[in-house]
Amino acid sequence: MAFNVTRRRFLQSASLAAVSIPLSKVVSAETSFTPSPLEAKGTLNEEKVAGGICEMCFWRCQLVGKKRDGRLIKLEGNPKSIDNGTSICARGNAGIKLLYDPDRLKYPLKNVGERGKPVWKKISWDEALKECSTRLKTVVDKYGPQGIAVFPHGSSAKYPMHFFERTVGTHNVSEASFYQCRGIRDMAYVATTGKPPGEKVDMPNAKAILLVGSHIGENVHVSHVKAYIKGLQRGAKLIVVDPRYSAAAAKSDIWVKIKPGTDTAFLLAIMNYLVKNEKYDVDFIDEHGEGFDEFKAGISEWTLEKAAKECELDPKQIQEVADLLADSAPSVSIHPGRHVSWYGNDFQRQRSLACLTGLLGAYYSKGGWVPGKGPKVGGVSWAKHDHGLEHNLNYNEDEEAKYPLHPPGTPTELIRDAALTGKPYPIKGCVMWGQNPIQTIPGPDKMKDVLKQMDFVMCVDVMPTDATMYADILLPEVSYLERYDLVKTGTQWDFSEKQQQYIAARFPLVEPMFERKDQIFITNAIAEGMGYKDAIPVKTVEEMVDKNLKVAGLSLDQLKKEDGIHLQDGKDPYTMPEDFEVLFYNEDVEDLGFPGVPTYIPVDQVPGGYARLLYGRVPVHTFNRTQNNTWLHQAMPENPVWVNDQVAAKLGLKEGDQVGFINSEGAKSRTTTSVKVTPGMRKDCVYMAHGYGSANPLMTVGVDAGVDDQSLITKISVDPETGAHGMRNNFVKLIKDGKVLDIPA
Ligand SMILES: Nc1nc2c(c(=O)[nH]1)N[C@H]1C(S)=C(S)[C@@H](COP(=O)(O)OP(=O)(O)OC[C@H]3O[C@@H](n4cnc5c(=O)[nH]c(N)nc54)[C@H](O)[C@@H]3O)O[C@H]1N2
Ligand SMILES: Nc1nc2c(c(=O)[nH]1)N[C@H]1C(S)=C(S)[C@@H](COP(=O)(O)OP(=O)(O)OC[C@H]3O[C@@H](n4cnc5c(=O)[nH]c(N)nc54)[C@H](O)[C@@H]3O)O[C@H]1N2
Ligand code: SF4
Ligand SMILES: [Mo]
Repeated sequence: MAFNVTRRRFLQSASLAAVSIPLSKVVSAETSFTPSPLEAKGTLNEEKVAGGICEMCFWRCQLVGKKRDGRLIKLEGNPKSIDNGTSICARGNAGIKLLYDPDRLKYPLKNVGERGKPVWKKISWDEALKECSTRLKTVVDKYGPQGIAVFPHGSSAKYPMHFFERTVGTHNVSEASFYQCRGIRDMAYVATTGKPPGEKVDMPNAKAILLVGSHIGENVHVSHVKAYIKGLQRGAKLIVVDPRYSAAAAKSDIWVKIKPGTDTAFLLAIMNYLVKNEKYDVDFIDEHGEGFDEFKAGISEWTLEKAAKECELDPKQIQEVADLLADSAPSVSIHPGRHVSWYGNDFQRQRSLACLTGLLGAYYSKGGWVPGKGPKVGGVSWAKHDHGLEHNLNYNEDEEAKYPLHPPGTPTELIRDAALTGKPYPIKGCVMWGQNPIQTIPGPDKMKDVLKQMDFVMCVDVMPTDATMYADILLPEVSYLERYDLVKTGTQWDFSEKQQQYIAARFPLVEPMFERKDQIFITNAIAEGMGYKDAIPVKTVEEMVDKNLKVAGLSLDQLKKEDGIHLQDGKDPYTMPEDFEVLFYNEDVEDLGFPGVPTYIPVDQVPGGYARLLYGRVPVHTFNRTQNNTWLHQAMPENPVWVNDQVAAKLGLKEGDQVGFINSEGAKSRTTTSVKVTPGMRKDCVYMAHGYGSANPLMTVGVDAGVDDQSLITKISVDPETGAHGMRNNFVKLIKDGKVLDIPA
């Protein structure tokens, strides 16, 4: 595989950027559509409506809704779905509580107070849109398009993001999904196999499953959990590498209680052992491996003993894992991970996972990694323009990148530093759309300073959050249950029986309430006000979806007839493309100044008296976005901090004690949470669920509940290859009854 690291090539080869279809090639929409494709009226004025797509998280399970007198009373999985089927998770169920949340944004609001201490005044859409377009245009006129920064996330944020990026022409776009989540993973696999991996590992057919961090069960994506459980039911051995006794560790055959930040050393030792003992797939390497000799030499120092010392493990356990993997090969599901923004040394760990998969011959194998892409559909959006690299913060005059292996967009830290220093140019306009950068990005105080120095901040959200407090204009969007927008494609989760693909479109299940509007209405009005009327690609969201479906020979009308989901025959996932290669050594990566063979880079050690702060998911919440949801709040109102039982005993802490935190840089938590005393946690770290402790009093349920992990993540690490964040190099002490407790060594 040619691995050419120019920006443009990357975007193409990685197929990370949305597909853009020339407008001339797509047929225009004929009609506008109404929701409710399945009309099965019962006695109580009840009806069932199909075609919903969940967005309580980003897995996007397909839904049906039950309505009574026009009100949605229950959500279920769409029986036609070959993805989630009839199942949805607790958060999916609780979507109704988001829909009807009395705290939801209802009208356009103008902040007549300060940023951070807002005083809201209800204004008309006309006034709100005029103010957004005039003030954003003023920023562009004064500072150039690069003076605007965009923090987008979610299905409705693509269209406005493309407007600012492609039409207005700013590079300063930073998506949470890339720079705080999976961007590193995608780029590391691109550098190894030529494509981002997705999460389609054939767990139902695996003989062994290896999870490094990925805490499936607490991290809930319905079809993924089903695949995992089916694999375990059929006898797959489970290896879980996690410093904490996670839900996955509790199901494991081997729990590797690793020292945080040392996973790459662990993986290198496994690979070195497999190579030295000729327990790897020689045929696969001969046919599909590149740079194997350099790789072999590069990792040869990593004996089991050396890694065991570094990772604080028993060398016998590392060998046991390696042998189990080798004995199960090639039916080994090595999960590529998803949130991999851990320590700022993460590209190398992700490269290691990709190489280990190759060493075991577990690409395109039954039970191994398989391609999970669905059929091709359109990606109608604003037309692409080449805006050059002149104002791209990541590139110098010679078009050399600081973070050459970056995912699409600009590394968040470069945007924030430019905004705060005004160098190389000021950034004075900000658009937040479906992202809460204050609780999502490390260094929340830095983010607040970035927002405070702006000339204008607009925010489009569904709820009041910590981020909305910093907006000048706050616009209410219709939720995923009230709008069209998304075409989701994929394959079935279990390939055991047959191979099928699906195309699902999001239909609204209910009419929008209050004055909420969708992304096309809002973006187009702002575009028109800024003078870009002629560039507008579609007039309505229905038109956009219809055009995207046309590429697959479908239409909204047709999908409505098919209950929101079109099924078709799929491809054999086990046929490996002839030109498939695994780059064990990547010369291009080395030419860019990084290790070409996966390499372990140690992270900062825990200073005396502190514990490393780790975080993760709970099954009943999604980040901060569900904090105000009454059902989910009742299920888990705060995020208890996991403390090792021996450490707790020495500190005199009991289960349920309320504690606060202070980190090694002096940042204190605003709120407290309870202690969970457990042997299932290493002594040198503590753990809490991410996404609690919101500060916005307009969130009447979620405000001040639990502790915001991000408020304690102030030391910022950046992955040198990709520019994405690492978040687990922060160290905390506990505070009880006003007394700071030193963590014993
Ligand atoms: N319920 C629920 N499910 C979700 C989400 C949600 O918000 N709620 N969000 C979704 C999204 S967008 C994502 S990206 C995924 C994220 O879910 P994952 O990709 O699984 O996230 P991780 O950060 O890998 O997992 C956290 C785990 O890593 C462990 N860990 C911490 N440090 C280390 C270390 O140094 N080494 C190792 N081996 N493990 C370590 C923690 O103890 C914890 O068990 O979840 C998805 N699913
Ligand atoms: N400390 C720490 N930081 C993390 C993580 C972590 O585990 N720990 N996880 C990282 C990961 S994996 C991810 S993916 C990111 C997620 O980061 P974000 O995407 O920022 O997280 P959310 O809280 O899900 O959503 C942000 C906002 O979207 C709003 N929203 C919900 N639905 C809609 C909608 O339909 N339209 C609009 N306009 N807005 C909507 C919510 O109300 C919320 O304010 O966070 C990352 N940051
Ligand atoms: S996993 Fe749960 S929250 Fe995520 S899309 Fe599916 S049902 Fe919704
Ligand atoms: Mo994520």
